[in-house]
Amino acid sequence: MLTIFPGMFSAYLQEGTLGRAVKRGLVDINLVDIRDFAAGPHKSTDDRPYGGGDGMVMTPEPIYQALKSVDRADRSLVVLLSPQGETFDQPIAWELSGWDQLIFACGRYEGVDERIRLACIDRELSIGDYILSGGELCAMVVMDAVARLIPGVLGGKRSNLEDSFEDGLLEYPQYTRPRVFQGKEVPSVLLSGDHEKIRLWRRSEALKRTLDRRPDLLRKAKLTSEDEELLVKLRKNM
Ligand code: 4HQ
Repeated sequence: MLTIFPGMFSAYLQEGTLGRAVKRGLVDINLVDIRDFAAGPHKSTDDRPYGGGDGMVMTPEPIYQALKSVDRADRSLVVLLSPQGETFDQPIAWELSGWDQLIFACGRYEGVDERIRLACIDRELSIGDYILSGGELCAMVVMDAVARLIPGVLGGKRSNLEDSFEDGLLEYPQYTRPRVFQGKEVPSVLLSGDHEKIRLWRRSEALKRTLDRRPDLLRKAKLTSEDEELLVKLRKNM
């Protein structure tokens, strides 16, 4: 992580799934403070934009030197987070998980000098159409999604193939105890013990949710002939 705020990553990397993965040595995350590579008494990492206008631009030399300081693996990719990048999604997460080393450049201010983008960046990614205050949170989003795909990170209990989006569909509704909460009962099929019936119900609910909320996802989804039959029934009920 190339950043002027390495502290932003520390807390996240100590907790939960990613914290455990780091402790077990399944992922190795190296925080590089761009400011350590800034020159002058003020250690400045930004400057005024040529041509004028509001805001500041991340100055190229400190990022360039920070990147040069990284011990590069043979198969290593430099990723820049910016709203101008291609939109990050689960298939991109799988692609990134195939690299031995990902180097995330986190921009602040109005963004990085264009020559850094041209000379150093292999892939520019956006996490969505909104503006955050810096690339750090965006890099953490990508880092988390990719780390979950590394064998062993999820501990084998849950496979990521069961996750939402791995087959391109939204997830079915989940229930746990109590059986009645605020007057609402758990669907009786889930208490039936009939595993085939439960599997079909869940698949149908996943398809229904996707049809209702994200019909755009159905075009790219991996659907079986059983799914197609369930969809025909669901569309009749709409
Ligand atoms: N920023 N997806 C501005 C983002 C962003 C996004 C990162 C804010 C870069 C300079 N990055 N900095 N959305 O909003 O990736």
